Amino acid sequence: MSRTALRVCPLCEATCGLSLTIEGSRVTGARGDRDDVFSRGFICPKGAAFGALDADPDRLRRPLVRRAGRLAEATWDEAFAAVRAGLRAVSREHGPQATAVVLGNPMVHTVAGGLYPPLLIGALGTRNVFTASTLDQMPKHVSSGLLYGDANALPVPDLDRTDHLLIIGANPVDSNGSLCTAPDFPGKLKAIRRRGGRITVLDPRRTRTARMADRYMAVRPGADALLLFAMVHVLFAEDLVDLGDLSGHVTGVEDVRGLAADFTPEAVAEACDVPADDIRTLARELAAAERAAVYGRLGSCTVEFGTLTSWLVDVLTILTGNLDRPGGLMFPLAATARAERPPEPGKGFALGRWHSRVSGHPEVKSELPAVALAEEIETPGDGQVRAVVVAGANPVLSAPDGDRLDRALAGLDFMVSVDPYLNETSRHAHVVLPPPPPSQSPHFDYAFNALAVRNQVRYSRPAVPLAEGALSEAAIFARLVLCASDQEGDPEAVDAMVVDAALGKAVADPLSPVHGRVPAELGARLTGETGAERRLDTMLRLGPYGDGFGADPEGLSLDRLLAHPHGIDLGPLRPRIPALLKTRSGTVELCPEPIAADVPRLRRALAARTADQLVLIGRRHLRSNNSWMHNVPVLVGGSNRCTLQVHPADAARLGLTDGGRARLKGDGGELEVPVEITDTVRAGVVSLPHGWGHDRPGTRTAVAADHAGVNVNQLLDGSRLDPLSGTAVLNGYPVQLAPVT
Ligand SMILES: Nc1nc2c(c(=O)[nH]1)N[C@H]1C(S)=C(S)[C@@H](COP(=O)(O)OP(=O)(O)OC[C@H]3O[C@@H](n4cnc5c(=O)[nH]c(N)nc54)[C@H](O)[C@@H]3O)O[C@H]1N2
Ligand SMILES: Nc1nc2c(c(=O)[nH]1)N[C@H]1C(S)=C(S)[C@@H](COP(=O)(O)OP(=O)(O)OC[C@H]3O[C@@H](n4cnc5c(=O)[nH]c(N)nc54)[C@H](O)[C@@H]3O)O[C@H]1N2
Ligand code: SF4
Ligand SMILES: [Mo]
Repeated sequence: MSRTALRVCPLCEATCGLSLTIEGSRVTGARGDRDDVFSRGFICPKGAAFGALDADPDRLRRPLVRRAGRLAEATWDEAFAAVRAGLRAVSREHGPQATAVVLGNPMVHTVAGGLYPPLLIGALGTRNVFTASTLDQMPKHVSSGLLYGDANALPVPDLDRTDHLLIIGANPVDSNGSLCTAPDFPGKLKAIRRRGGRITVLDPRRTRTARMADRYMAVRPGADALLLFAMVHVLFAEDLVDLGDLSGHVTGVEDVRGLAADFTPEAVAEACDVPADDIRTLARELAAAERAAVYGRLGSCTVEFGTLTSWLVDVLTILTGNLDRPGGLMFPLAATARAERPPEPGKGFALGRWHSRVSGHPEVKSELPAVALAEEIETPGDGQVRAVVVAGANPVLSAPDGDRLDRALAGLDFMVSVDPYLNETSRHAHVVLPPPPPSQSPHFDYAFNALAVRNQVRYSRPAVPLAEGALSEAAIFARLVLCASDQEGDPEAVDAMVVDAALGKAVADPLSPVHGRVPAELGARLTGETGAERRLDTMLRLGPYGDGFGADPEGLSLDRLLAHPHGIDLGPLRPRIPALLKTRSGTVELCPEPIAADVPRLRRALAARTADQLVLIGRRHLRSNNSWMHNVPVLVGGSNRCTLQVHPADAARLGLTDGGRARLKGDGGELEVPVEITDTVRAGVVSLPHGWGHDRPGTRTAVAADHAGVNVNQLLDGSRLDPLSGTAVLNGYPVQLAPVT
């Protein structure tokens, strides 16, 4: 007997609704849910492989504890006792800063990741927090923090209503979109063209996205800040600046004019390898479009000038009157966000409130750069990191200089990993705590609803009951929080404490619909079955669409959401400025001081440029996802391979042959790689995907080991970063290439 269950896909940012076929406790099929209010039946090959991924025989089903040097299965009680003892020993002897927290990409995809990391970090009392954000989108947070006063206010392209989309360093046809949650991104691109809109792509690689565009320009990696600055220059020079409805809410426009003055199209054309006239055309088209959105993603962030580039994306949008209006860039309003309040000046956004111990990197959003983790572990002295809590991260493959990190992790006094796999990173742990597979986990998009191109809300309870002996990821985290604070007690008390605090705050807030009510009375109305569900219910009810605990009987609550298994549509994105602004001035501060102070670095780079330097970029494949989906046979092989793409002209110049081998060298090391000659990468650029290199001993991922590939991040030494955001340079990295003889 089979049955079906609905479940939002946790595997990428598109958040498609899936309809799972389940036999017994096994997922035997996955289709797109045609009735899903947001994804309308879209699915990709990763979602279709949900069952295979879920049932991967290499998934850990019991905790592992290291005894006499070897990891062996243990009970949960034994595992948490070991965690408690390990963390306690380090903190007693060396203080709270001696424990670091490392959070990876899946933490923004799981319920537990959305709820517990701040509690864990708080319980540990550490400032040594490292996440995938500084290998990814941190420049965008810095830009938003400075422009809008809220680092989490990230505007997204209003894909369903735009007529002009300028894409910079994103390949949503393969990635399915990022910082822009949109199931069926390819379909939405087609729809733009079908309704007469235009798409322009700037990318050193002619990606599948580029092939869908009206205009494609093979910009030189790392040169976008120059190109976008020149576009800003043209807008001012040709009197094309028009803030539209935003004019009254923006300050600093004339300062930006000043900054852009010397970035003429002629001055930057050679560095970008884009003719000056084409840069003018890009600016004019953007200004002329009825409704235009500029969208920058990984290739605009993980570069030397990531924050400048991210800021320029919004500056161009603002100067052409396209921020916060339909068809432009807009701010989603998630169901669990804080309810909107009348506009008022905020506290602004501060960078560098503290610094990393060894290299003095400034803190950003209470994080330190991922590239600094290894040195914080290796360098002796007060505050040296001796214990690490890793959750959903595989930095040995995803962060620069994996070999160094590999050695550093091996020398820790204590390490615990919350991870379903024994892989390149978790193999160093003293305790591995495996969360259950996705079918046994609930799903709610705390992160991605705030980045979605349409306001909507969906919740899935576990499709399959927890297997015997398994612990939900929420329960794992709640127990970790207790261990970290060295407290005994009921893990559910962790959630109850959060709910009580939220209710207490709400009843004291004159602007809240529950102002003046009694917290215990509100708490008694919560209906969730678990602590995590009661927290969700609390947020939904107090949120912008909430029922205010009865104040608005039509409003949202967990019960109401459960009654709508295909989700609830909350409508198209709506303008949110000025209420959203949290800058001190209460305006969009277009020319923040830290940004202006970074512009001379860009000028110096332009002057010092060496055009013939070969540079490395990454790439993503539709059937892959960072480092952890190479263990599913249907997802590896075919075109999903770890090859070095080289342009025919470079191959000829260097004497490389298709299918031959080459030696690729960077600051951090060298690799021998298989060569794939293709004119889809531009000359002077080579492309190697990340997340490979599954050939280390002590892992338990048999399929991945058979498709090992090489770790591109071994070419990086971690010294190159965007200084404002601490984000690693992963694209536009200088390398040398030679044939293997
Ligand atoms: N050269 C280069 N390097 C890159 C990039 C690049 O483009 N080029 N991209 C960067 C980017 S954007 C990112 S986000 C990072 C990603 O890098 P990481 O954040 O390290 O993410 P993954 O490599 O996906 O590793 C995820 C880990 O989470 C585990 N996991 C899977 N599901 C779950 C779950 O439900 N719960 C828990 N607790 N764990 C789970 C997996 O087994 C795996 O160990 O890589 C970065 N590194
Ligand atoms: N299939 C699949 N989907 C994924 C992932 C995955 O690994 N596989 N990872 C997920 C994650 S963690 C993320 S963050 C997102 C990323 O989502 P995207 O940003 O859409 O993904 P990328 O393929 O890294 O796209 C970056 C593009 O920037 C280009 N580029 C590189 N350097 C430059 C440059 O200097 N200038 C310009 N203009 N372009 C440049 C690259 O050629 C590439 O096409 O994808 C998510 N979705
Ligand atoms: S596009 Fe992303 S969310 Fe949708 S099915 Fe594929 S992996 Fe899942
Ligand atoms: Mo990412």
